[in-house]
This record gives sequence, C-alpha cells and structure tokens, in this order.
Amino acid sequence: MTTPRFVPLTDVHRPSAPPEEAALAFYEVMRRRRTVREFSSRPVSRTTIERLVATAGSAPSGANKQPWRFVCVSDPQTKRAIREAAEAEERAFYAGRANAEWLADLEPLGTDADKAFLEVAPWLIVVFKLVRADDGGQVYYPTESVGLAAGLLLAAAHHAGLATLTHTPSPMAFLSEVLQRPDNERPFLLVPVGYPAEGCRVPVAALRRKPLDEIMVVR
Ligand code: IYR
Repeated sequence: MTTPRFVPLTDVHRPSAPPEEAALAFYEVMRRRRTVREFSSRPVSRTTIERLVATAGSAPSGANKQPWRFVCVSDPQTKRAIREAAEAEERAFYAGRANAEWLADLEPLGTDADKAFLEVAPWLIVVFKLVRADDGGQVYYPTESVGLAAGLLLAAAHHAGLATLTHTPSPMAFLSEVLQRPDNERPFLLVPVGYPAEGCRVPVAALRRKPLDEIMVVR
C-alpha cells in the first residue's frame, strides 16, 4: 500500500466579489450560451483551442484517470470526411431510424440531415471517452467524467466568446475510423467551435430554460 501524500491547498481562486455576486455574474455570462448551427469560417487560433482543451482536461474524474481525449480537427479534408459520414447517418436517422415522437420533438429546433457546420466551423473538437486507460488499466465512471469535461469545454468556449454545438451523430463509430482512434477510445461528442455566422439564427424553442423551482429542490 502507498501512503497518500498531501500538500497544503494554496493555489486558490479568489474572486474579487463575494460568492453571491460572483455566482450571479457567472450566471449572467453562461445564460447567454446558445447552441449554434450556423458557423462563420472565421479562424480561431490553435492556441485558443489548446486553452479550451486544457480547461476541459481540468475536470474531476473517477480516481483521477482523466478518461478522455480531445481530437481537434481543422484540416479541411478531415472535416469533409466527417461531414460526409455524419450526413449519411443523419439521412438514415431522419428517414426512419428516429421514431415519430423523436422527430416531433426535434421539429421546433429545425434540425435536418444537412451538417454544413461540420465543414464551415474552423475547428471540430471530437471528444472521446476512454474505456480503458492508455496503459490498459481500469477507468472509473468514464461517462460521468467525460461529461463533466465536455461541460467545462462548452463553458470555456463560451467564456472566450466562441460558439459551440453539441453534436451527436448516431451512431458515431465512423469517427473512430476517420480519426484512426485506438480501441480504448469511444466517440462521445462532436463539438464544432467557432464564431456564429453573420446573421446566425437560433430556434426560439431552445431558449426556454426551466425555471429554478422546476430544477431545484431544497431540503
Ligand atoms: N443527431 C441528429 C438529431 C438530433 C437529435 C437530438 I436528441 C438533438 O437534440 C438534435 C438533433 C442531428 O444532429 O440532426
């Protein structure tokens, strides 16, 4: 057995405002996050993407195994390959794989099988979940862990003034092939990152957020 080592907690984030105010200020930032499906081709630097991924990689994870990989794609040919494969799956989805209730639920969002954003957005961050560590060891709560990391990724992008889309083409196996990922990585989420297109429109239906009394219970 190894004895755990500890160090004093020193590098502490201290907001300039007290918690009530800081929480409100952050909420005012985050409540403006909107999923965007019309992206501008305006470039975003690789350094920016590296910083977003570093934030995502700071998420907590089961036994600190950090069971994630962020494959960042800016190469046009690779983006095109992803778009083509994704659209093939989406055509099958909209043409019958989805049941009637699912299609009805999507109607207000105005989605369809056209995924131009997969070529237009300057970056696609493809988030993979590790089902085994790179050394073959176990991982714990990988789905929860990578979900937390993905949330931080979206928050980091929004905080940097960039738009994202949480895209889950289904099934996603083609991402492993196109991106030549090893067997211990499973596609989890595809996140286009960039600026919204000039004149970008967003669906009214997606604006509604459940009020606090619907999502919060205090005991
Ligand atoms: N994957 C499809 C359909 C879709 C499914 C859900 I659940 C959404 O919230 C949005 C879309 C697509 O990307 O069009």
